[in-house]
Amino acid sequence: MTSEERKRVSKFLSGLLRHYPDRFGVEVDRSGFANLNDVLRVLEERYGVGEEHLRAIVALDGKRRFEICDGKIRARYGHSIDVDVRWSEGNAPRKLYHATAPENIGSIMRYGLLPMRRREVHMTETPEEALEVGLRHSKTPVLLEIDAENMIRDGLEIRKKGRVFTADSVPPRYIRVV
Ligand code: HQG
Repeated sequence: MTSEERKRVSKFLSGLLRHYPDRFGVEVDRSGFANLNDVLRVLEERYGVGEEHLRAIVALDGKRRFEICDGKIRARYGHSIDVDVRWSEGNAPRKLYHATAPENIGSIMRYGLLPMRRREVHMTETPEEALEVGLRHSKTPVLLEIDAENMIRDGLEIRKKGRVFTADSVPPRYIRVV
């Protein structure tokens, strides 16, 4: 399997587990987990991808998007469907980053970072990773530095999911344009 093919399947899998499991008759539980066999049935049919390939896709994913556990699989982050996102794999560093399109800045500095169509706001540990995400929204993304240290001190929760950090929202006072 080439890296291009892996990427195609990974994108589909993200959509399936984050946004439209119903469309493919896949059931997702409260924690976001689906039966591995249900997902394999869909992947076999669409892409001829079997369990070994799926495990390779999950293992080689640089952002650690998926988690396989006890015959089940879930997306770690990015959901729009109603799952319980309140779990974490570790602590946040003092600063986090997010990048967005210039036209969003006014609204973000007024209302804060909001999850918009997803369950959570997504942030990264490095400016570089954030800018890569920002490039999906604009050719000239604006980098925001998030004061994670003070968010946590003030009782706001930040969760670690793979290489991504998430929050319910980020009020403007913790956001700085850099
Ligand atoms: C913006 C990818 C106006 C926000 C990435 C962003 C990430 C506001 C957009 C993950 C706003 C939402 C998520 C406000 C937020 N006013 N605009 N108040 N608050 N926004 O795609 O973080 O590759 O839902 O800045 O790497 O870009 O798929 O969020 O531009 O980790 O695994 O609203 O998806 O991961 O866009 O991306 P998104 P995101 P994968």
